[in-house]
Amino acid sequence: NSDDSYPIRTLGELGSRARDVLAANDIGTMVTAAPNLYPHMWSWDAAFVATGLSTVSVARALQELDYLVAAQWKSGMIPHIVFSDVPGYFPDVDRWGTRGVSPEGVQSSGICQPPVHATMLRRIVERATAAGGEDARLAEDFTRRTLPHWIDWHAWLRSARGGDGSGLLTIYHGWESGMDNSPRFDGPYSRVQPGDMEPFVRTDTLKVTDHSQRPSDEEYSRYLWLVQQMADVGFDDARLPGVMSFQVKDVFMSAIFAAASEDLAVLAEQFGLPEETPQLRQWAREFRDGVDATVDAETGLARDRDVLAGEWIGPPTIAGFAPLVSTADQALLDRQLEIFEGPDWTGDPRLAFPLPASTSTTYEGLKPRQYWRGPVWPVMNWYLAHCLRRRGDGKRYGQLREASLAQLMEGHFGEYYEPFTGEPLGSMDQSWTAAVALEWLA
Ligand code: 9YW
Repeated sequence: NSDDSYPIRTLGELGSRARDVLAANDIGTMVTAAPNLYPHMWSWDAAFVATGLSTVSVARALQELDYLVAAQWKSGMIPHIVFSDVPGYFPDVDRWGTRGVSPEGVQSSGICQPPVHATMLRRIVERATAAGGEDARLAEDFTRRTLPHWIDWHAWLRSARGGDGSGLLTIYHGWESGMDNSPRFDGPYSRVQPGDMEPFVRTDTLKVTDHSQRPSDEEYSRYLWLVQQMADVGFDDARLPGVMSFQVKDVFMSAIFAAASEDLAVLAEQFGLPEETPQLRQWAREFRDGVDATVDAETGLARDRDVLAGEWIGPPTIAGFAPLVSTADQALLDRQLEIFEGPDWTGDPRLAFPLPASTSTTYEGLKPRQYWRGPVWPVMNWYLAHCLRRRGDGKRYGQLREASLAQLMEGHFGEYYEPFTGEPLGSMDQSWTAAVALEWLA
């Protein structure tokens, strides 16, 4: 009786239900991002899913990362989607036009996503090392074997997307940020004028039947236009700056890159590539400084930059907390934490749970049910908490853990949640939501 299944009553049951979700979404080669809406592997989802899986099986966790690494392009880019053979998602590999550019036998998209992989690999390695035995051996072998690939990935990001000395990575599509329709991108998208385009039929709105929880058709036509602009130049990194009508310095992705470069340096030191660590640490510093330099003195939030318009981007979104991920400046950290816990964010008394929404809950453009325009994303809660714990802030980690577990007990493992009511939205049984539930419980 499904009515008996919700809400979940004990943390033990939450854990076993989360494991069931990952098992059900596992199609053998990959754990798909969600059972119905997203039947493929997404790059940053795979990293979070892997760390969740490692609480169950280190071997299965590493297999997930292995599958992603096998899709790495010759350039070093790790694509944002690795397609399974399950039909029904749009844009599919044909629409992407990546055949012949992606590696032989791999079906992938032609853009990237935030580089959380090294950070999650480090977490898995720590877990496996603590367990010892076979797990430790597997994690060590895997890391030694794949380190050059993760380093190539970071080298590609630095050279193809961040070689201008700004300490910030450029994205050519909002999808690359992982926060597709965040109001961060409204300005840049307003200047994207779709030209002649093959017609298309969306499939996401067939699955999330309340369309108001998804991006609009107008947003989608711009998303597809950018795909076409890239495909027209064969996804050639050198030509993208000359043709793309969307170019944003993504502050949150840059902070993730800084933190992950430091984590990669630790892994390189430990697993046989110490000569790589000075370069990796140099990138970590460069991007940490780049992120710090974007902070608006008035609001205290970090900002993206619209490259083509030459403007800072204003809306108060969760990306404004990029320094929580990467900064080494204690005063900046303190100020960010004060804002994070203040009335515009987790201290808003109207919230169902004290968790950060994807935009400030006092922002005039807040859309509490629409995707990256307001809902709370469980994966973000855990990632930010993980960054704080890494800094030694066990207290705040504990507070976010308590609020997150309380949120997840409703039991649907939603993709995102309405901030004031706690209603699960988007896709249910979302893999990375289940994965972070397992991390909170570990
Ligand atoms: C889409 C899979 C992906 C995430 C993104 C999220 C969403 C895909 O789902 O994008 O088609 O809208 O925005 O961050 O990786 O979970």
